[in-house]
Amino acid sequence: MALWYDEVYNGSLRFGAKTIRTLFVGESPYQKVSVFETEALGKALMIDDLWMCAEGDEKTYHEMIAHTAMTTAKKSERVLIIGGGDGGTAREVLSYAHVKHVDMVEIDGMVVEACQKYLPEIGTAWDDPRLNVVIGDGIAWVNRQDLDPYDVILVDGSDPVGPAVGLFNLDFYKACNDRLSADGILVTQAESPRLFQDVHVALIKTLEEVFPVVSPYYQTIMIYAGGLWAWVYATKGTKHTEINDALMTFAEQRTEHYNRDIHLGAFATPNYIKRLLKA
Ligand code: SPD
Repeated sequence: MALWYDEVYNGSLRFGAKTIRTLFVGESPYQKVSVFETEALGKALMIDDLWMCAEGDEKTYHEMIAHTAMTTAKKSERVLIIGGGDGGTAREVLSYAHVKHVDMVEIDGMVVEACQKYLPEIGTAWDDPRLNVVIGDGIAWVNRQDLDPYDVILVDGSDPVGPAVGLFNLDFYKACNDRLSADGILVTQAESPRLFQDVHVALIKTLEEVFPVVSPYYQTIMIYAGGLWAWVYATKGTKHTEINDALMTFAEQRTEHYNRDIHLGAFATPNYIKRLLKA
């Protein structure tokens, strides 16, 4: 009999996949970690029964979180990834030869171990010598005063339950701002603009208290609740339209989903969000 696994929204909507087999289920000190092989989308990761990524559409998610910053940053030699335990975001960042160092700070070692073992097709850069994987608290990391500045910070956390709650608050983003270089860019995943509208709008408004340029952007991720997903691009001045042509050309040669038109179009904000942002 087929086993379906669902992310259940508010007891009233289900976002599910039919699975062929269960590859891993574990309880870490932080959360439940599960890896399944699904019939339609290949292998997939759930944390606390919420979908994190699936082979069938992870490239869209990871390309969208990484390349909007990487193609517009004046400099992107030092990159910090908070979360990102499946390795997909690090893979995209490290595709650029000019990147010198990436710190990836993931709170849950079980996520990294399970993904290295069962989802090696997603995290293809684990052995890159430029990647420093730290199993630790990203909030504590950005509050360190002894770090060289980062040119790009990517917050690839999970949904705001459990250990990821602190990745949605003002103090965290103030600390990120302090860790960024003068032209630094921060991108964070920003939930569903429909189903987690309060969280999404509150996150934008929180970032507006810290950064002069704050621009939400959107793209469809099949496995995520509501389909349409959001990220926020926040900078000390750089605008998302300031695309470096050489970097975009480089990115477009290897990306599956992301390109210049998608980059520019993704920043169109739905009216229902525009109205809430003005309120
Ligand atoms: N429910 C989806 C939340 C997405 C957060 N990040 C996913 C991790 C993929 N690297």
